[in-house]
Amino acid sequence: MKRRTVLVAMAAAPLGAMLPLSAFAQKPIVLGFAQVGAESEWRTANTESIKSSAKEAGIDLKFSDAQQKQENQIKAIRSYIAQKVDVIAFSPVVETGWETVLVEAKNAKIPVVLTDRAISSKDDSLYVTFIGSDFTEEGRKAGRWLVEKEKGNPGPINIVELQGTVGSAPAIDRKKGFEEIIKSDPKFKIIRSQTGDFTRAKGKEVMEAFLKAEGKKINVLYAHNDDMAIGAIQAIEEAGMKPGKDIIIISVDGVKGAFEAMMAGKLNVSVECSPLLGPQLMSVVKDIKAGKSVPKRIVTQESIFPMEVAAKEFPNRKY
Ligand code: GYE
Repeated sequence: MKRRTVLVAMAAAPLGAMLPLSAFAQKPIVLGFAQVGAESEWRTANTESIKSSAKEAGIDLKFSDAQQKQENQIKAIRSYIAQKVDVIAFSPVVETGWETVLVEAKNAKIPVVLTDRAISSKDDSLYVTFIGSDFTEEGRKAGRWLVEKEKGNPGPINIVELQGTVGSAPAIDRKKGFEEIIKSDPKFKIIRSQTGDFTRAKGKEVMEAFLKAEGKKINVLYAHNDDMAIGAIQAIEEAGMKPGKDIIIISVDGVKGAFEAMMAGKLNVSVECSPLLGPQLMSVVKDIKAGKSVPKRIVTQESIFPMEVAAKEFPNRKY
């Protein structure tokens, strides 16, 4: 009889009375992030945003840099699967070739979030959501700016294009959006188009080749990111021409380096692409772990900055 009473009392006691305190300190969520690389000012700001917001959100971040190589990203994702992280996020360097590793993550029941760049796959069950910009719209913004700028100019207007990394979502879509707009007027002609891999060094090198081949025929440079435009500016100056005047320059990202170039009159316009995706990513990761549903697509809000507003906007820029 006595024994029975004791048992009842124990069952009625709050759970906490029987468990060590440490069982209540919640384990932090572990997030494995496979970054593209460190190819541009944009990427540096993106990495910094992810690291600082993980810290702020109390998320345990495992971070790797793939040096712009898909095979390195795949290796990193596999190692996150092996470590049984809670969530995997990555910015796919190119659009294709992800099915195998993403099926492995799915089989391991590890949710995957795409940030910044998309993949092209028919199976959208391979990832929970994609957080990032609308690159096609960025290309259209660049095109609309040029159409407006050259209104009344009968042309021809010869354009050279510095593409981003071959096969990457931003390179494919920024090209597509831009062409969609300029094709409405045959005076616009893309006379050369080549990849500069999103880096300053390559941007400069390819622009040198463009200048050698086409010289003064070039009226406009459309660069898929600011870093390549900044590299190209150097090449144009070294060729004795004035960037921003002899050659109109349009680029994408809106990083500080681009604002400096605009304030110096050497870059005409930069279409904004925000790298500050960290806070959104962390909140999505928490929602996924809490079993909440998240939208399949989260689009970043962005603007466009012509050189005329650069000095006024510069102090507000965060990257
Ligand atoms: O525009 C470029 C970077 O994927 C949006 O990658 C990103 C692009 C960005 O290297 O500067």
